[in-house]
Amino acid sequence: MRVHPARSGLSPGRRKVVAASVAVIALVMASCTGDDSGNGDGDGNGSSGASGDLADIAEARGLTDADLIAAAKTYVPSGQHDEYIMFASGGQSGQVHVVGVPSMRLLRTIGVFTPEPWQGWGFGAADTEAVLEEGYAPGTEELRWADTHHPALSETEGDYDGQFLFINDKANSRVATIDLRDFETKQIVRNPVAINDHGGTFVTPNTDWVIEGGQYAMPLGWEWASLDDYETDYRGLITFWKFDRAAGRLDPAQSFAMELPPYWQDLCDAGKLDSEGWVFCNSINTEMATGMTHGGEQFEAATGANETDYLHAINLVKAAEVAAGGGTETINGFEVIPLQTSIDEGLLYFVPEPKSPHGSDVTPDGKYVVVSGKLDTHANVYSFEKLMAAIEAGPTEVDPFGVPVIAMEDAMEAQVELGLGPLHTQFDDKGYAYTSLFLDSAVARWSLGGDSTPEGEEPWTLITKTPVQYNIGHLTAAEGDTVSPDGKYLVALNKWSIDRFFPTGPLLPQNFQLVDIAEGGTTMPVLYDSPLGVAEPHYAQTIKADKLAPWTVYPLGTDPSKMGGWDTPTADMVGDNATTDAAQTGVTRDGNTVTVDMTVIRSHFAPDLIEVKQGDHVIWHLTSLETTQDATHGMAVPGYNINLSIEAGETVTVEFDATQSGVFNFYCTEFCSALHLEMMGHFLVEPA
Ligand code: K7E
Ligand code: CUA
Repeated sequence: MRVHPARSGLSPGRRKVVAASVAVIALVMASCTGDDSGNGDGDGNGSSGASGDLADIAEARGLTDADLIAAAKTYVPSGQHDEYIMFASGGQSGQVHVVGVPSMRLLRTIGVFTPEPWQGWGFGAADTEAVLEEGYAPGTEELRWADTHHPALSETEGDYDGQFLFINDKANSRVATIDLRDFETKQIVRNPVAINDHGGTFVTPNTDWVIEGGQYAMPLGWEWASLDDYETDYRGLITFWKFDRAAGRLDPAQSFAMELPPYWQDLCDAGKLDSEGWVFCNSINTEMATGMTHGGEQFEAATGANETDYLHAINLVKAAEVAAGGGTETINGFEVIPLQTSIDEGLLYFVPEPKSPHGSDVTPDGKYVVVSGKLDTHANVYSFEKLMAAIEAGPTEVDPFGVPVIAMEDAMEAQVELGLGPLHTQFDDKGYAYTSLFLDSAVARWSLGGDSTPEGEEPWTLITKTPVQYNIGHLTAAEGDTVSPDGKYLVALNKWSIDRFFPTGPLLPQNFQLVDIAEGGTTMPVLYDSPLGVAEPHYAQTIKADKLAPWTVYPLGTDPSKMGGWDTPTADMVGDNATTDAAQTGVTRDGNTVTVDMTVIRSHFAPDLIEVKQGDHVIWHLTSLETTQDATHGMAVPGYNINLSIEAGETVTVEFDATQSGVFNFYCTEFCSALHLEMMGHFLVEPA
């Protein structure tokens, strides 16, 4: 593990460097703001006015030349927005984090699989409860956490389109759909065949399919089988969820899975351009180890025994045809292509890949697949063209399950020696690839070959490495897994932070490190450390901010669960029980059911008194009449575990039984106006 060199005090020599960089910053600031008046004297002597102050500050704080430049590159002045938005997995928090780049400011944490009180996600609001309940699994009374790994932005022609975001739950094999108009989760689907997943989510270039790759082998359909029957009864799986963009939802009825050998399928990526229509997943444990208590070695040793595992190449276009043509078996109501069918129809091919790989990443031109073995030191580059030619020529070998195996040398284009523990790869606009090195704690920059070699570089060559702290997992470059990466910024998502921050007890924050990749060659400095005190952010994707078009208020009366696809007319999104007219407000009783039609606007609830009898069933509709950006109200009912967020224009319903008698002062939880504290009402439950 590399330790950052200790910073030395400011020497007279370095003082000159600081003065020079002050001039650099003055220039940077003038060019950023377009303000060229009175921004220091610009002569580089740093001896007068604001420039002198900056030099003094730098000296007093012990900031180096590089520090000042890094600060100027990452500082986003008050009131200005970030150029990029990063969507990061929230790990076992079950959420998604939205972070501005380059400032690295956390903008929002989206409640996905896990309740989130600020957004009223999972505390009574009917639309949020319905989404969370969709994802409940058998044997789990309430499944309200997840192990999120890989967020995937929706794409059009291989480029992020800014409409939707998907993310998987490794722990319970689920996939969520988030709408980027309101940054809210619209859907959670649970895989009824697999019990866990990992290699998802990834989308095909037009988001026709959302890929949910597998992980640990299991009997399909949540069945029981003895580990003695591992090779016959345990299976791997990959699932393709059909995305219905017009509906804005995954469609389980049009989705299907493929049975795979009981290897541990890991990360996948969709082919693009030349390789569009194919999907590539790496695997580990082709040894089919079942653990030391089962007469073997520990998994960590047993799964590394083979020199190679199998890259899975899947012909998705053909598989979808086979599935649509009835070539499936139904398991728990879900269509699954049997392994033998995949073999017979030519849907699945294996290529050996060095030792227990982790990443599988398709280059921007779609011509190559980069696979890195964590126990191997290379980025292994497979050529799609060679792979197709080898398939055409007819593989001569099969794996123990009869899956055709292409010889590694027939598909391999290059092996680039990078260092220890290579995992994941991203790309930039110049023809460089960036691979995380877990054991080296570094980001490696290397050159692509083919038509993509960067100017002045040799193809398939390691160019430089930048140390990061510590033990990097994934990395995300700006649009770095699309057909047109932007370069500029890369964020290292580090697993350990050790001494980088104030120790918050034995449990330490994660560390996002911003890396400057704007210049090519050997220049690749770390600009900023950004701690994140919320679970392990496995993967993130970074999109140009101007590709996003979020709503700033909801069209009046919108029920977020009725938003559908992006072409849905706003009239169709109005909640069935939205109270958009003050004249409709009131409390009505029908037998034991009490319905409340309430409007919410600064600074009152109307009506503000609700009287019911203990045991009544309460259906409470709240509609915000606000049309002003950020005029959010909350609504908390103590004693009833109810907490809502009612954003401008939104309608929310909460339904419950008034089991507890008493006087409950419900109130607004957002400081919405000068008279916010007065924004309250009484919920009186008369004892039965
Ligand atoms: Cu942590 Cu992609 Cu789940 Cu690698 S994953 S590090
Ligand atoms: Cu509404 Cu405070």
